[in-house]
Amino acid sequence: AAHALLNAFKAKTPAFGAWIMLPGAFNARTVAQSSPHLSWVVIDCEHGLTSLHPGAAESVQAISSLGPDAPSALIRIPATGASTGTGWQIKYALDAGARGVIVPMVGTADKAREIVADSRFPPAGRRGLGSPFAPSAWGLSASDYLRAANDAVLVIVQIETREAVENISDIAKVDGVDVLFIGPYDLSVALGYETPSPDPHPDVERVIQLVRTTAAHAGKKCAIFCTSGEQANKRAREGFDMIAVTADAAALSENISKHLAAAVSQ
Ligand code: 3PY
Repeated sequence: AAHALLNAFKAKTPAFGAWIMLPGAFNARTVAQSSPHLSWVVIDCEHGLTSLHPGAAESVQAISSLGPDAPSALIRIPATGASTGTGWQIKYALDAGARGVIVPMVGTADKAREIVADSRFPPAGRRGLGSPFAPSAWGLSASDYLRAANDAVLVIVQIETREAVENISDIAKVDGVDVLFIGPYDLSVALGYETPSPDPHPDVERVIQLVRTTAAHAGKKCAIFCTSGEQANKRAREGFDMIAVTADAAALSENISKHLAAAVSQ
């Protein structure tokens, strides 16, 4: 069960993606259709406006129905990896048919191990079986989905707290974690700096590069959030494997603003 993000990882080519903050399946589908260069999109249920249930499921189905070349639909769950009892959110996200789950603010290897367990069917983990919607979104029979999911579902943990930086080598070593995803905004605030404008403070940048090299050493992929194509291009050259290029709300507003500026120009 291949999907675009997994294919990019296997091919070792940078996987560019877009962030979905605005609600609605039509919005998600429109973002997913915007460029053949998109390997993934994430429906953000942490800071975005899509409900985990049933909103994110509807968006995942709308993206998946674009066919096998569609960008991989990921879901960022609302609860942070620091809180307990988040397993049901991972279950909803994966039952919706998400190709992977992004968990915010994961600070310890123990938390990362819990997230892996919640994301994998037995014997690798403790994910429950039952959703007909996950196989349907993947275009698989229930039994083929069960066989494929443990290898194809991506477990993505966000590195964006002081605790995560302190524990970075242990988190990177956790079996079953596929991607360490740096959140430069939260990380900057957590380390006592201003948010990136657009680049992070040099002290934060050093930590970012440390996370990237630690991930690479442990054989894990490393991802980062960017706010422009230029910044994303630079991150790809640095060796990041997965890069968020832009977000729907920002892109919409930037585009309207650009056209209005042209309309009123003398
Ligand atoms: C951050 O930069 O904090 C993120 O989580 C990306 O939205």
